Amino acid sequence: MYETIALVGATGAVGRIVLDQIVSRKLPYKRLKLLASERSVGKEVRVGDQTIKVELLEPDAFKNVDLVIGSTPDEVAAEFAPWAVAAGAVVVDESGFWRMDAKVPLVIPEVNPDAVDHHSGIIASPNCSTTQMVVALAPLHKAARVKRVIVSTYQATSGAGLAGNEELRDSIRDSLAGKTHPPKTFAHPIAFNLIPQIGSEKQDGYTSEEMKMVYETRKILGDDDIQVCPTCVRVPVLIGHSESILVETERPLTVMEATELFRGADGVTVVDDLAAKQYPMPLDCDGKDDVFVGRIRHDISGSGGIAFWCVSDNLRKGAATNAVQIAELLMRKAAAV
Ligand code: 11C
Repeated sequence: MYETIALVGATGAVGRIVLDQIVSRKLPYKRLKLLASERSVGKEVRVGDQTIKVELLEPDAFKNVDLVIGSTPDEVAAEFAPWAVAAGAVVVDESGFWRMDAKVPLVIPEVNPDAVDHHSGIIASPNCSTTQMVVALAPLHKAARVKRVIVSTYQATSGAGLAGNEELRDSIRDSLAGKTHPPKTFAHPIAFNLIPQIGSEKQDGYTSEEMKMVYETRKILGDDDIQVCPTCVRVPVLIGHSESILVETERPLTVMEATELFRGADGVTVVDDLAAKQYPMPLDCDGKDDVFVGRIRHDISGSGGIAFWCVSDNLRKGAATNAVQIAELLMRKAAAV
């Protein structure tokens, strides 16, 4: 049973939402510990009607902890996850560090829930841009087998954490005042601009963020033949990643069939009425847990594929919500034994 939960990284942009979700989804835990680096130790954090003091993230902190949700940078996850596993806990990790480890399932509960049964102590939650795309692709893959995906992303500044949003606000304010705002979190000014690089240069001219979309998609859908060509772009939006997706399937789908598959999928909401100017937009998806799909149409360039637009709150389904759903799934399975 998972009675004592620990959250590592409670004070970050995603950690705060994990806490909200733990409360609003009524996760059936008995004790909750908040762990963080020296800098945050002693801070008091409100969780529902409780106030919890942040404790130091160290190997001994995981004694008697059953389940850990980690919302930290890669290097922190690389260090703390083995401590937690050695203490007997199961870790649900949101960082990128463990995702492609063969012993670590990469899980989206609506897509591959049974993967959680085969873990060695660590379960990874995918990258935000991958998660929303795969939630949308999964029903098409099940019905008609996805062969190839061309995706361009429009990713919010909150993907880079609280500092990303602060930089967007400050740089817009300074720009409007006619002042320059030297970028810190991003490589270039983000106000009134688009930056076609997220992450570092990785391979063949693609970035680390783009290669996550390639490899994570294959791992989650369990199909190494899926070809993905991503372009990831940072845009001056606070919350909500958007994606323009063209998908080719082995058995060609009609627009009507694809729309019905989206409508029937868990976690997907279709908003698609171009004549009425109805389609998903980041401002409408902020604070919501679903993946929103619209602009569903056939590829007029002749691939036989389906083109669509996909938006989701990157801090929720892209991170906090997915991790809390994995924790819920583990708890449900443990209670059923
Ligand atoms: C971004 N997708 O928008 C990134 C943030 O692997 O979990 C999340 C990075 C990750 O900048």
